[in-house]
Amino acid sequence: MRFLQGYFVMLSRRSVIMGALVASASFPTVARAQNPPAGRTEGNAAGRTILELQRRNIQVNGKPASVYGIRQPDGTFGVTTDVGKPFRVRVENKIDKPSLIHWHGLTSPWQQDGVPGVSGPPIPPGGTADYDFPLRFGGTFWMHSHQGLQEQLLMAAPLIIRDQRDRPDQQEIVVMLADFSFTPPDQIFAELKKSGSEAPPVAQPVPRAGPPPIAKKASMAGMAAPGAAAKPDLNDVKYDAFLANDRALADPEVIKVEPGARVLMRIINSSSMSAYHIDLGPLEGELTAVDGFAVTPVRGRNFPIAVAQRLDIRLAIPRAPASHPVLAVLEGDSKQTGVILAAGNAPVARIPELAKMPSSALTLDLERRLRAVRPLTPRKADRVHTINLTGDMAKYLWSLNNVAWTPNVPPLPISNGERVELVMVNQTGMPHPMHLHGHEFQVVEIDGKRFPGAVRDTVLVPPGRRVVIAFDANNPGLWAFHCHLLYHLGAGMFTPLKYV
Ligand SMILES: [Cu+2]
Repeated sequence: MRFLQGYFVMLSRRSVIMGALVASASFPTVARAQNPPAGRTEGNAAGRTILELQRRNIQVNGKPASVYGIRQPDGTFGVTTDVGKPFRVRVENKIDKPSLIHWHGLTSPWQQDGVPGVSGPPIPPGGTADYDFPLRFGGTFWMHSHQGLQEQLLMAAPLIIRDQRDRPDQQEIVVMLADFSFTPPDQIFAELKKSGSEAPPVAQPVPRAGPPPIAKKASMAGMAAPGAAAKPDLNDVKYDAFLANDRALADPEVIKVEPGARVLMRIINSSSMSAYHIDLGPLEGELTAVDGFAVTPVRGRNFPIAVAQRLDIRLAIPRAPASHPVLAVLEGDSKQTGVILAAGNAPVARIPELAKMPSSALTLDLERRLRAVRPLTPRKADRVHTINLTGDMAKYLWSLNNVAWTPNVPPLPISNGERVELVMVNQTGMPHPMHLHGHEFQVVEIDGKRFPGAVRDTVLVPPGRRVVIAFDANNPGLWAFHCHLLYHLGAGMFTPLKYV
């Protein structure tokens, strides 16, 4: 834990500097009153949605678990709002630790982005922070703590922005996926660093010792693609449960739907470390958006979702009464979670927590096929940064261009008005879901092939792959760019981008 503590000591030193910047900026977001008395906060909460950061108890496999949550005073998780309205929120920190919430996928002013030590200081226990910025676009987003390892304890919630795509004749169902362990997150991290990984430092066709096995068919499929690396190293953390809306499949959420109804599934992968294949069973779905942004619809029964990504999937519920499981199968494994859609008076069958077959590792097969409904204007890049995804598996050190981030690492420079491309080359044996803050980007190249791919905020870069994203630098400030696997982020797989 020494390394982790050192990391946060440096973070908090940086907070002091960044805090001074925040104070002088036009959006002074974090109330600087330390531990204000109950009932008294800086400014006026009128017209703001209150979000409380709370401790709460859930049951996992029949055992009580103390986790975090982000809820409104009436118990609503997260926020549902409309495009065009301002995002006016007050966050009240009611836990006994500092915290700060990131609005994942939104393009707020940088001081309101919620990354401790980059956007501003964390909110102390008992403190509050106010947010107010316009919502430029709608879609399925989410919010989560960017402080320490709080995300592993479910400090996350949906952030849904309705827009013209939402139809009154359609039932919306939000599914938050999470990985859960009874082991405290700092202990998980310490054990990862102690034991390292069994995998080789670079992607090689070396059989991996121990579970989970990867389906032979899947790795063959992976091998068939040009330049493909062999079996990736997956699922380093052995979780106790996988949750959909806080519940495992032993006691899943059963959601009533009308026979013949149209349903929009908003699936949010809020897991710290786990990617899934969404399995619709016999139902065919229509994927209409990724990370909130519309794509040319793709029909299918199985869709991959990496950590931090979202899928909007439309379903037409058959007229005959039946129950329809919507499952998420862990990649490279057979563990699964999910919810049950119950249409009419049909019995709800118990779904086993293991799928019949282990699934494959996630690939970029779908990513390659995705096409943004509103792509970026074609334009030559003014600036290109090549970012090698690097790591030392044995020591569980993760880095960008072989540098594990500290506040002394200079940010990557970009300038207002530029078209920027980030070339990500994964030199490790693990897949990394890479997330850019404050800007939506477009996937424009995979392994040397240009194409006008999806607009989104998180893209998977599997082992040995090269993925290029493009974005318009139109939101000046200091922004985080990082791997969204929580313990990779904690180890330093992170860099800021700074407008210069
Ligand atoms: Cu990573």
